[in-house]
Amino acid sequence: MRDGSPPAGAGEYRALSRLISRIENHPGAAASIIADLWSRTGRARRVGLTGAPGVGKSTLADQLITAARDGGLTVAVIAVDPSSPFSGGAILGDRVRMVRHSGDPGVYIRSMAARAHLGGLAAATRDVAYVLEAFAFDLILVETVGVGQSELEIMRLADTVVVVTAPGFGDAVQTLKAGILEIADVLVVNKADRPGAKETVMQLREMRRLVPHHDAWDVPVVETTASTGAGVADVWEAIRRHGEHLRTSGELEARRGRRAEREVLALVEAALASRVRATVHDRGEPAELLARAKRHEADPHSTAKAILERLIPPEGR
Ligand SMILES: Nc1nc2c(ncn2[C@@H]2O[C@H](COP(=O)(O)OP(=O)(O)OP(=O)(O)O)[C@@H](O)[C@H]2O)c(=O)[nH]1
Ligand SMILES: [Mg+2]
Repeated sequence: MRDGSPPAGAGEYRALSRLISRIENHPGAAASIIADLWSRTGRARRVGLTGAPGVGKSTLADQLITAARDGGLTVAVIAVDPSSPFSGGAILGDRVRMVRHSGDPGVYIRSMAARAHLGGLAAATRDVAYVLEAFAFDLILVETVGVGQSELEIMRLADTVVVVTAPGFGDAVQTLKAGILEIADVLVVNKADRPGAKETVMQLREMRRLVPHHDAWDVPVVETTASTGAGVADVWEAIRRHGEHLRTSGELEARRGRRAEREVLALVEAALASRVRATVHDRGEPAELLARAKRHEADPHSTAKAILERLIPPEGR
């Protein structure tokens, strides 16, 4: 299955889509789904694509799909739109941009919108990525608009993060502010056919010197015109080289370890938070303490400390 042959027939794709829908729509469904297919995960290459709306992420994704298919790899794309509560314009755009691959059985494209998930979009994306790994895709591309915290979370699911920018889409400093530059493994200046591309490349090279990569990797800055395909081979090569760097430096294992740790802690924290909420709103001492705080009879800090001590005895912490 790792030789570029389609990972699934149409029937298996239907099963795959059903599993993903269950994860999106039923909180709690993911736990058993992921446990069941866990032994088949862990072999895919995960690449994230992020950047401001309209910089050309989907157009580039479309070109990368072609590059991957030419290299004999199967590809799954998750297009995540954290901004839209409904399947809105951006996701439609993503679909349209990659439509030429829709007849290829070695390519699977799935959109996820904010409304999809009750337990958080980042959590859903994380679980969907595992499902796609289990269905033996060689490459998983995750596209998301790079603006907020949840997008950073989503990008941390990737082994290699490609940050896409374009001339006229805000300067490099804005990119830095969003905290995105720190997680970039490959920087792409798309729309190189537009004026200002060279300046953007120079700005990014300068930023890259000021914000060194955390893991002794010289972040390449690549110019592309995704709409024609110019420069895409260089992006593909940069992704390949970064993959090699990850493997030889031990950073791949380190990244995956950190990812596993974050996932476990996030799940524990979420479960704990919902238990705490259920308990303090129920009855007994924690509920009484909360009621006192609501009546302005106790301050929030002492109340929180007291509730915590009732819920988790000090020696258990
Ligand atoms: N001139 C020029 N236009 C491009 C290039 N790449 C993409 N575009 C156009 O830019 C527009 C946005 O492209 P998308 O690929 O949808 O951008 P995106 O970043 O995925 O957008 P969102 O998913 O909405 O955030 C489309 O009209 C593309 O045809 C390029 O290299 N040059
Ligand atoms: Mg897009």
